[in-house]
Amino acid sequence: MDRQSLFNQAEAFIIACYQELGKSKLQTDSRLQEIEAAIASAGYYVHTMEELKHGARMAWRNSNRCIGRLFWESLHVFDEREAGSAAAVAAALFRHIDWATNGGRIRPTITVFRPAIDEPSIRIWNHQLIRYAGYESGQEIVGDPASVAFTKECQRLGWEGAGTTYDLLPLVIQVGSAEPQWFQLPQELVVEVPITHSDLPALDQLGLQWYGVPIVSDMKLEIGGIQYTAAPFNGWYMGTEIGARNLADIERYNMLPKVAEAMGLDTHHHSTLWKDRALVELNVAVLDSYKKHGVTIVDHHTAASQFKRFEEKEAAHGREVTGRWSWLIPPLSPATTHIFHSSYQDREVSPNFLGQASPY
Ligand code: HEM
Ligand code: NRG
Repeated sequence: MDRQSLFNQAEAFIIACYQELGKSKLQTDSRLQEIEAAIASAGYYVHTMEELKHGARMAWRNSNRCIGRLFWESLHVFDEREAGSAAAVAAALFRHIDWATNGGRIRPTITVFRPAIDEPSIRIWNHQLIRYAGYESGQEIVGDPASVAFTKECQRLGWEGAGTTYDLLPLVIQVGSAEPQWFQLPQELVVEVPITHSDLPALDQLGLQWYGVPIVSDMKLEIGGIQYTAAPFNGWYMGTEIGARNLADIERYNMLPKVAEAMGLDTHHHSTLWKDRALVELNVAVLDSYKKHGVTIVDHHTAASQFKRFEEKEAAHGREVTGRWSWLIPPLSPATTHIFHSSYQDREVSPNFLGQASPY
């Protein structure tokens, strides 16, 4: 990026950020002068801790596909810009998992590593810090089909999984253009939840489970023109992500036929709505199981009302809520939420989380 456009983006961010933080015109102007001088001499500028923290929170607030944005001000920010080796990054990620999991009382958290500037940039190859492996064996896939390509990369780097349906993948971290390094996740850091249903003992027999904390690690965080290529973040799950997608999609764990069988449903005709009935009970089981295990989770009706409060709060602050309707509606009973009956502008506002090219 050329220096002028970096300064323009920095300026827009600093003005918005400092205004929200209640800073004076004098403070804003003197910071802008400092940034202008830094960009003129070095070609980049360095965020203060305060800017990084509020910038990351603004990025969550601007995440068009996220229904969980009511809590944007509570995001906990770890500054790990000093971490320079793959081992230091892995150690910071272990601390993130431990802090965010918090024994099941999940804390929304982000860890920010150094941005892509002149030093070698940092990439986490995992889609999420915690995820299950997927193995292709002939026609069959064991584990999570969404992980097949990444699992192959892990194996190429020398990692070997046990080959079960729910193998934890290792962290894969790359610094600069060096070959990435992998690190096994300590099992004791990972909370997992067996999925059971209080009225359907046959469902318990399916041996379903999921992990407690979704920590997205493949997006970049952009604040004021600075690109943080490694900035993994987490909140907690909305139940449908697991019960209506991860365990249900035909392209994922594809469990609806088995759940329907456990419920004794007639699966020969679409018109019995066996898929819909199985979906509802699977989602009840997911929510109940997380609750029983003391792991934070939110149902889609509660999440939608929280999003409504977010919309009201933003309006009160004179900010427009941007959103992508097709992602904001829950995949189960969407028309029971107000979101289905609303429309949103899908404009990209900065700071934000952005997709980036896969490193493999
Ligand atoms: C997407 C819920 C916290 C940023 C989503 C999605 C859901 C969701 C349901 C759609 C996912 C999908 O369909 O695959 C929640 C809940 C949270 C939470 C319940 C609880 C606190 C956060 C936090 C951040 C965040 C802390 C960032 C700091 C995003 C982003 C996406 C997203 C960037 C889009 C991901 C993508 O494009 O793949 N969220 N979220 N969310 N959320 Fe949140
Ligand atoms: N659907 C994905 C996770 C995407 C992000 N969801 C969240 N994010 N809840 C899945 O694993 O099902 N968050 O930061 O809490």
